[in-house]
Amino acid sequence: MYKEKTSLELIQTALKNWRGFFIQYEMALYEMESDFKIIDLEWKARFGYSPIEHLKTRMKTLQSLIQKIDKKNIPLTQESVKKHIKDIAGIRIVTSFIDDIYMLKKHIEEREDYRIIEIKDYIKDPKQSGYKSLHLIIETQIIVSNKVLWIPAEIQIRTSAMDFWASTEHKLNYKYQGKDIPKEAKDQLVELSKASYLLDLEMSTLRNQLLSSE
Ligand code: 0O2
Repeated sequence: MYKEKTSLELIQTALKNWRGFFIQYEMALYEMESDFKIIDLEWKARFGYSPIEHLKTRMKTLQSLIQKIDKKNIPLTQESVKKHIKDIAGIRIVTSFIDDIYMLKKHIEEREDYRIIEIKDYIKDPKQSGYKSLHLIIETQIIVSNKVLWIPAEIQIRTSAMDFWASTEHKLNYKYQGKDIPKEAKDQLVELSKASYLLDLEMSTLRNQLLSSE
């Protein structure tokens, strides 16, 4: 038996009554933001250097969530949305160097208040568009009324060069929304992604040379 596909309007109406559900994700975002700000302060104090250049949190927009529920064709229940959609809460951390990304990954893996569910390494295996970033699908703890809840979230970690490419590509695609961006432009974006990765690699080489000569 086939499940009737829920219409976008029905999804929208249902989600409007889910305030209590979304609040848990907002709480998780506050926790994560403060965790990473503490890491930044601690590493600066201990080592004089922090891998975190800057960070930004975001709640998935209702429109993007509705599209994802529709695309995945999942039941419209809080349980199923929590199980199948892991990026309602998201934090993006921007670093200066590629090594910093993996240093942060290792740190997150070692923490007891984070559980890593999935690792998507789009640096080793970039997306067809040229997109590079490390995505960690995690669960993080929040304590509400003496209860410990594990809330799913996505952590995106990337260098400034990767971040510049991704935000510019996003803007270009946004401009073309509804239409397909021309193939030549897509190819050019892939080439630009490779060029910016070279910049990342050369910066890393330079940093390693300087560190080894200290
Ligand atoms: P939003 O709501 O705008 O932030 P899955 O979660 O596994 O079912 P999904 O969502 O496609 O599948 O996961 P993916 O591709 O690992 O991560 C999606 C997010 O990565 C996007 O958020 C972007 O932030 C980023 N991303 C992925 N591919 C590209 C790309 O080609 N260009 C740019 N600029 N960013 C990309 P959303 O989905 O837009 O959600």
